[in-house]
Amino acid sequence: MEVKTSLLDDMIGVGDMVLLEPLNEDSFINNLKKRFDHNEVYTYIGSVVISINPYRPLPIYTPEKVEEYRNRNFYELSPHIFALSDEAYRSLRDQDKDQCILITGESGAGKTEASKLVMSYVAAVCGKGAEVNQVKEQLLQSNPVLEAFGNAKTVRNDNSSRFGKYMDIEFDFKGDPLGGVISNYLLEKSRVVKQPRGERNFHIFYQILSGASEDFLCKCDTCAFFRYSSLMDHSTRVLFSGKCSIFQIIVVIVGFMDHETQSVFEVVAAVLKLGNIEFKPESRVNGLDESKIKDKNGKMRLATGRKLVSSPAYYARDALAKNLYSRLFSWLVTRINESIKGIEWTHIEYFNNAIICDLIENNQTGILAMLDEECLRPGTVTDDTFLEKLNQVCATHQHFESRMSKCSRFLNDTTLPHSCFRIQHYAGKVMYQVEGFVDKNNDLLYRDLSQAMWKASHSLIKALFPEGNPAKINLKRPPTAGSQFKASVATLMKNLQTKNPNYIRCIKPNDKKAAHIFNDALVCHQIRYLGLLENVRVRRAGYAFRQAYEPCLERYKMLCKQTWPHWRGPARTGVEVLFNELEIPEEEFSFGRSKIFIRNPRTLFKLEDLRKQRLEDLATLIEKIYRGWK
Ligand code: AOV
Repeated sequence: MEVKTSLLDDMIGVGDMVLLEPLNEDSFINNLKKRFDHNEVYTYIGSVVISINPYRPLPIYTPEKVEEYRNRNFYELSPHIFALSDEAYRSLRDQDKDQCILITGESGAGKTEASKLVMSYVAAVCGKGAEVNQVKEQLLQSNPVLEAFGNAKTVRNDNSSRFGKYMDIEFDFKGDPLGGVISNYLLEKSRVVKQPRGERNFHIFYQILSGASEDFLCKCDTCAFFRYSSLMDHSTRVLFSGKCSIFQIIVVIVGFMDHETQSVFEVVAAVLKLGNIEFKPESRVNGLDESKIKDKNGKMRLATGRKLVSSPAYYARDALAKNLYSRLFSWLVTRINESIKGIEWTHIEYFNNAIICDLIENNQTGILAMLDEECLRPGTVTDDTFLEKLNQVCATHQHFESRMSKCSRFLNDTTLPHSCFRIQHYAGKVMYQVEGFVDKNNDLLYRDLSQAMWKASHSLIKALFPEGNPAKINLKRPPTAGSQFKASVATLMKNLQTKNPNYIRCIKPNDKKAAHIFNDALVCHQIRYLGLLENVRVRRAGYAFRQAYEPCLERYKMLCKQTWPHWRGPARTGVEVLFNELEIPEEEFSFGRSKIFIRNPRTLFKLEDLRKQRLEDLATLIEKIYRGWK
């Protein structure tokens, strides 16, 4: 059978890659590009949505669009993130199936925006009423608060999320949202004290400096220059000048009292001021008595476990600033959760064992376990000793690359510096520079500092350091950054396994954060590591097309007299009758429990061609009737 493509497909490309002929990398990219050039930023691979960042506002998220996609079958309209949102929401509401939406892609590809679009769609189509509206508003408005404290400008994304975020929304049987819980995964707290060249600290620092009242600024004794946020510039104002300020959002939506909001900003101001501390004997920070944490040589007194050691004051100052800020962030998430929760939350178990996860997570030989072991080992532990250890244990692992070990396959690979190791991830190779690994993993806040914080006169600061209470002294070592991360990812994976997955694959069209530019090479790299071509091939090789009986019958019922215009009876029988009349060979399809599976895309093309023909015939008929009337 010859496969025909319509004129429209020639112009704007096919909406579902499953229907793309021929299928290869070039045709795949070309199809995406055609669509991108025609403002079609969404394309399907079956039920997977590919989303290309347009880097400009498109008029495709209006309330009219929401109405257009509402209660429609997935393949009925042109590809859109709303179609996926609608499908997920309806299976949740009507079939009582928990859903998760997995959004992947590199930094700046549009994941955060996609998650906001899904949420706003669901908010628009789910129940109404004062109570529901309040829940919806709180869920939506938690985003700007989290973004203010957890996002920053990076070279790859002006509004990059520097923490992992997972939001769980619970709906009742009617499909009305009852509330939600946000889990946050390790904030990149090193950014508080140091930002890579061309990048900035978390938005909130600039927002406070540019947007807080004169009164507040005077009270906090803020000055023009802060070491921790020295890149203050005017573009920060853009982020801050929304409809209402972050201050109002926190008070109105998250439900903080005025004095609590004030406290939050005071802590942020305290972090900024910490960065300016030069350790002159008389300096004090917000109720923190510096003499308590400093020895006579100007070095911090540090208690690690049972030992009392000294370390440069600046190191301890930065550790304190990072801890203060990240604890404030976690506290905010907890408070937001309190405000959006109406119900008790339960988590369910699961696990994941891919080879690459093993290299990183294995309890004995995994990279994180070895890092932990190094951090706990007495004696001189450095980043180099950690790398040596890695080289001994991982040298033969097929995904691990390093030049240090004698048996290394990479001894002559000059692209791999001696101080680095490389991991072949699913998404491609990533080089890790070991400098700072031990420090960051240790994540130690010395006990004296916790105690000084607990003694502070500022009640929020005191509450953020409960372990500083001498009555609750705990000699147990706090969990390392690596083990905290491992544990939180494990919990997330357990949770996701219990839900029906929906996938959005985000693609970044260029590195300039610019509209209208489609860089073929960059897109090609992403479709390779996202495995998109394989995705299409798998669908074609097995059953190219799978669809629930009802939408399938709905789409093709016009091709059969017995099913058109109405089929009375089970949808599955209707599809059987339809396929029978169209004489589709039996080996070409299979009837599943709730879905029809079609093996060869050509069968699908045939159905689509027949449908198109039938629609054209109908259009001609209507025109004739119309002319006859005239
Ligand atoms: P990310 O979530 O994938 O990066 P974002 O969702 O923050 O990326 O997108 C980056 C920027 O691209 C946004 O700030 C918008 O300016 C623009 N953008 C993304 N999606 C759209 C869209 N659908 N329409 C218009 N503009 C868009 V990171 O959080 O760095 O991994 O950590």
